[in-house]
Amino acid sequence: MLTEKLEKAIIEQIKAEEESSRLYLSMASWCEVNGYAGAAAFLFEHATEERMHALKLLSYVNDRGGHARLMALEEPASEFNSLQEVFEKVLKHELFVTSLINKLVETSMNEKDFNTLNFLQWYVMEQIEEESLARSILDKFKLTEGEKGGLFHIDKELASMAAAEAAAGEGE
Ligand code: OFO
Repeated sequence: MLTEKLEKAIIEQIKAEEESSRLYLSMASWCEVNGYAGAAAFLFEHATEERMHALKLLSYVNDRGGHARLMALEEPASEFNSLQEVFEKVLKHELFVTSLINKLVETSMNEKDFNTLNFLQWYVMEQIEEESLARSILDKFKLTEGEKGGLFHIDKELASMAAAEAAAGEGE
């Protein structure tokens, strides 16, 4: 059984994951109306992944005898100055989520809940992957800086990354 403190902390993390999902959905929508179809596909896919992160936490709370009550969500940003700015914000957001996961790990340690500690390892690893993915996308902007058609190539690459992610997701 989860302690009340830990249940509350995980419910707050569900909110954070839902907000991540909606932020990426909002970014995908911006990309779509600005002609970046590949980036839009990538971010739609990423939004779905974040929703899965929230669902996994929700099931965990309920499986451990708690009740995952949902909280109100913040309105996500919907205007961006450039495609590069979108991905700078993705990285900034993932760094923020990493700090939240670390805090959650700390709370489970303080509560001596080793099951939750074990469960959260998946999120710790996931954050390493997601930060590294966001950094690798930002590197592409640096590499193609000033190059004619640079954004076109990045968008195309994001489209193939989205297709690969979707295919991997189907196999899960
Ligand atoms: Fe990318 O944040 Fe979920 O865990």
